[in-house]
Amino acid sequence: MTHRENEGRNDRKQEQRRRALAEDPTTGPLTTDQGVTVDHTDDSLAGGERGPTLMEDFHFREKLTHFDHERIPERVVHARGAGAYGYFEPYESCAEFTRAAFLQDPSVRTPVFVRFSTVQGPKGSADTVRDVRGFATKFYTSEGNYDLVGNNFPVFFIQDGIKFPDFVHAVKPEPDNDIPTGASAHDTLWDFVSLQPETLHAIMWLMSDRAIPRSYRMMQGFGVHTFRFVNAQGRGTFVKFHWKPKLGVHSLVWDEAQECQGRDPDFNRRDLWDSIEAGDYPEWELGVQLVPEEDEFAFDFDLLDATKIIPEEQVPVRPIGRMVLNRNPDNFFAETEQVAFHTANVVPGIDFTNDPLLQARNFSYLDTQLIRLGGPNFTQIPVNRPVALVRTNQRDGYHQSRLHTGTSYSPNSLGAGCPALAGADGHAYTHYAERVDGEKIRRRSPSFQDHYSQPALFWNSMADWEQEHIVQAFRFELGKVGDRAVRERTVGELAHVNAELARQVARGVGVAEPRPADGEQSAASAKLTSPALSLEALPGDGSVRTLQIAVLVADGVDAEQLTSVREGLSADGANVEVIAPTDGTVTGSDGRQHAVDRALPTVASVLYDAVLVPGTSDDGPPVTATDPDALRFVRDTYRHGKPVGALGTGLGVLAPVVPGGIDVARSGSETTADRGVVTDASPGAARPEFLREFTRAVAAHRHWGRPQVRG
Ligand code: HDE
Repeated sequence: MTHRENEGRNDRKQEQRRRALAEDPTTGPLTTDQGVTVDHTDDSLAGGERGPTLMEDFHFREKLTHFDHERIPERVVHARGAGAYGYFEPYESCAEFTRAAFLQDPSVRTPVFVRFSTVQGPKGSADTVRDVRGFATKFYTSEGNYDLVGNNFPVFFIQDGIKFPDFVHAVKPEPDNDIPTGASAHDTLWDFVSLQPETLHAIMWLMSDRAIPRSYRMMQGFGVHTFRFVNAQGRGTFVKFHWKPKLGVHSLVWDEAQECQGRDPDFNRRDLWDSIEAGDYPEWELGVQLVPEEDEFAFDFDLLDATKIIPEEQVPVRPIGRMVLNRNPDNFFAETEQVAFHTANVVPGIDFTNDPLLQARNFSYLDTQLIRLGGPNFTQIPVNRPVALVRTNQRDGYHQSRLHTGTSYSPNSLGAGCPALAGADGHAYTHYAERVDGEKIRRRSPSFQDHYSQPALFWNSMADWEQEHIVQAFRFELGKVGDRAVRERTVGELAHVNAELARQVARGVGVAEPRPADGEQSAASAKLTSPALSLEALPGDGSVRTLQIAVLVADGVDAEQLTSVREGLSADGANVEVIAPTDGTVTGSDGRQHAVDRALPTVASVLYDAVLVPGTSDDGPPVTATDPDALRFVRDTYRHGKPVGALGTGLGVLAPVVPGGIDVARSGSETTADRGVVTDASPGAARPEFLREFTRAVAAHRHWGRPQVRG
């Protein structure tokens, strides 16, 4: 969203507020909580000009008391988040597998609320930390609320929920000084990892670029556990849920992610909000991997083990519907903060499996809402309220707002037997009739013991540049670990995943390279691959819609070039921002004033997806070529693998930053595109070839394998 659009949005918001006020029957003077009108709220009632505040000032006491109680406990994990409303619609009936009402009819739209989050950091931490992202969806279905409380990784760090407090204590800041905020690069996490090899698969994802998403709109979501669909005949089918973003899966690079934390700590939240405000509604496809009950043991891992994926090449993801987010909340606290997800919120046709992580979650989420939202009536808060009718015998409790009448027990005759129990018409929730028998034991199933094959599968499936980023991430994280034994033990564990990975990490963090005798990857796991895991397999729809393009200009800019790139790129749906050394306007080569969206000192390249530098109309270099901020902007964009475009004399800006070895057109006769550097030296309006090549480069997001930046 550009500066101007932003201003437009503010006007729209003000208009909305005006309308809301006009329609609000409570419009009128300020009152107390009791509705008593107040005419003065700036001074407390005092005994004389400079006298003490009087206890009888009930307005003062009420105002302060309410303020003192404004905070509720933040979520123990996933404290920082952003939410939005939207809808889900299935592509076709899924009746063959599930009787869930919201998955039957393509003409039925089910309202949803989605909350995205980081996990480790507190509510006020930065967005772009290296972390898992939560992706929790509440479907307000006609049969009650269904919550799909997932993450953007398909696997979790532990297999049994009883380890969750241990894991979270390890990843949270160190207990003595509460450092670091929002980061996993510290001793206690890696101590835990090095001693608990079941963490390794999720750790590989955490060290990959998946842990620093470019946007919530550009991340996958996963239900993680194997759930169970149940159809009207009572037949069960194992199911894994996948959300795939229409825009593809795209990530930041680490250097960028870190700079974003300072430049815009709300980078991901703002992106979600702005795109919805601008009408660019984010969209995901819901897909399922279905496994018939009889194939439960057909895999070389256990379907109940949440540290394992089912490779998509083995069981394809079948698209079953789409979700669109099209409305921002009105009040962050009331909606995004108070929304209460619970894995046990299921509807008929969706059931659990015996995954021990899932079973623990089914206990934990209700428990946490009781303390967080202050009692058992949080389901009456608007964002949590089902659209389905609620008739229970639950009564009273803190924050009860329903006026129950009649009896509150079952069976009853005095209340005409209401609420009646559902008959056998197939509408009631019935638990899947799974046979259960066994001795009480406290022991992990032997089928959960292989902790190395799937981390190896993940590593093997990465492109070269993804592997490079994983090594760098391990070097950064372990490099922050003070305890040498922890570094060594972790590298020793990595040797079971991949010897080369372990060697490179060992070299980076200054510990001995593991010897084959210390344990190595098995020959079988060395061969495993799943191409679907690489980001290269998830490019999206190839459009530049909503991508942020910075056009760097100064006085004297070639007006035709500026106008043609702005119009050409905007027509494709990109958000183009004109950036100049100072805000206001620049004087173009046509002598006219051209609007500037932002001043260079207020922005940075990390906030954009690409940069384009038009030239001036004379032969000299554009003014930007002598501006150190502009040069830095272009250099950082290049260094982070993002598209760089230059037109006419704008090419002068590339010389000091783009190393030799990249093809940059020097004559006016051609458009050149090489690893995302797109140039055309001709003056005047940008040619269609240039716009086509530049748009293609922007749609690809990143361009790896560029020569290193000089200087
Ligand atoms: Fe959560 N998790 N979790 N988790 N989780 C919470 O619930 C918990 C797990 C996830 O936007 C808490 O309301 C246990 C896996 C998301 O409001 C808490 C275990 C996955 C959110 C909790 C897990 C998740 C939470 C904290 C291991 C991905 C944010 C506040 C047994 C499939 C939801 C709250 C939102 C939040 C417990 C593991 C996803 C304490 C005990 C696996 C997206 O109840």
